[in-house]
Amino acid sequence: MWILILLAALELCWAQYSPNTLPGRTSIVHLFEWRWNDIALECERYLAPNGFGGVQISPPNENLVVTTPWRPWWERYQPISYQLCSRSGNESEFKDMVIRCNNVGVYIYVDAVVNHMCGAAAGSGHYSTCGSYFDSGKRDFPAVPYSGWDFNDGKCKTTSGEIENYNDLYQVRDCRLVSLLDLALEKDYVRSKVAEYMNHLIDIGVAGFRIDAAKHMWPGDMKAFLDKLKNLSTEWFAEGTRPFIFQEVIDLGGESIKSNEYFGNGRVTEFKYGAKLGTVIRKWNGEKMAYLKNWGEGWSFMPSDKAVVFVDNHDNQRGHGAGGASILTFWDARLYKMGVGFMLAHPYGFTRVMSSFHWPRYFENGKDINDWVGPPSYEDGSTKPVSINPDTTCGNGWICEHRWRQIRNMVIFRNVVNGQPFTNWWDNNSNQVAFGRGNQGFIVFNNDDWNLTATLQTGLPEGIYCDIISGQKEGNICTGIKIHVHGDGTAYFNISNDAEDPFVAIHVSAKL
Ligand code: QV4
Ligand code: CA
Repeated sequence: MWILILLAALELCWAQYSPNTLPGRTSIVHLFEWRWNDIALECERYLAPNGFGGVQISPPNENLVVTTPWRPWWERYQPISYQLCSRSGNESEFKDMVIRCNNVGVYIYVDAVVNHMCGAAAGSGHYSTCGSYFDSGKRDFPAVPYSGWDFNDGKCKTTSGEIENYNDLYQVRDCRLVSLLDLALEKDYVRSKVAEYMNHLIDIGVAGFRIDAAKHMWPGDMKAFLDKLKNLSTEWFAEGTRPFIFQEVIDLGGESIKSNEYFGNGRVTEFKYGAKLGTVIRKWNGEKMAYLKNWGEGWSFMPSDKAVVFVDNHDNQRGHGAGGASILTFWDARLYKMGVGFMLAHPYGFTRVMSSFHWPRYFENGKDINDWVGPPSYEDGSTKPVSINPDTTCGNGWICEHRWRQIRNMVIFRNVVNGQPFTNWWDNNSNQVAFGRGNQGFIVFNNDDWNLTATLQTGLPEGIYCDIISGQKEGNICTGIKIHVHGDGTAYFNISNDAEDPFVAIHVSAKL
């Protein structure tokens, strides 16, 4: 019995569910469309010193070059080969990034696009990021190589060859997602090519993978290529460490494919999380923050130890994928900071912070007609570097939410309270709520239209604490609001509904 429990615990610690981040580093950040050179610099100058555990990067492999519209971000989801060259950089820049980030304990998680290649109508030629030849009509990708035998054209049963009905799981897995040529992952040859690509990345030193479009692959086919993966490089990771796997499955309920079919392979993205949290913080559909008391499995989310959670992602921040209008993004900065603050304070799931670029959002009939616009770039289509302003924010069109004081400080909060239980919940039966994490941290939100004044049990040791939302502890001074926790653990909070950020967070590392 005890042996079994021990084995189960070891499995959880070491298998594909563990993010492999350094102890005490509990979040990763998605540096969407960043160049490898900029990520290397960011690991060294910002992410490591601020306790970020890793970076999800955009797909590093060769992709179709799309010019109508002009270099959309989504061209990177149309693979041409598994060579490492893209708008983010070439293979030597990629290796340099992995080595430099690993050396400061910030690990790299690759977005692996392996369900499909480019769109059926992409054409033929060398319009690809390394210049490799392809012919989508002939299903010819000589740089892998893949040919007609390696696609699901014969297996898909719809007349269009496209996924037409998401309630038919055969279509969803064997037909084309928005015309993307669907790989025959039942074939050992295809599985081997995918595994070869991923093993090349493991050899370079990456720590894991986001598996794109996992819903569109059979869990058993995925298991077959995942079983071919090597353990992580012993240059940085303990002997026998498995790559972290998290699978992009959008399950909001109501479709035939469920997240839990994928638990055997690794973690899964919990899309209900951002959709529901956005609804609550926007106070839509009669939702209020008081209902967050049983947030997590209590909201019919997947088990916490299987979930990767986020407030928004690169798709749903611009109306792609799932979640709809409730999703909070940097466009609604005040609510967004509350949402990210709540996520990072709450123990549920493994957390991913989004870091975006600006685009000229423009709604026509409720749809953003500029949802395709790619990263900040020069006339020739090359991606602009991330510049850093004197006040530590980013320039050149990069938003860098992960550098916003409130978000960065909450990433640190999560590290400080790691492993502590969810405690001392309080609410006013409306949109004022508070909770603690054992005796390490406490957070209070006021999302009502009136002031919050309350004396609350924080669970923290007596002392003067510095609020890490309005400011932070710098040396022995606090640049923000000070909170006095009394000997009995209680503290008085006063949060105006007009405050720039109507929430307060304190933790033991920001005690004066
Ligand atoms: C269009 C039509 C097709 C038509 C075709 C003809 O939609 O019906 O047959 O033209 O040429 C782009 C275009 C899309 C175009 C397609 C093929 O937007 O209009 O088809 O290319 O040329 C991203 C974008 C997609 C983009 C795709 C490939 O979001 O718009 O398609 O990249 O460039 C579901 C899935 C989920 C998915 C989510 C968006 O279950 O897995 O939709 N999310 C992931 C990624 C996402 C990516 C893909 C999957 C595909 O997070 O970024 O799609 O790799 O919910
Ligand atoms: Ca498929």
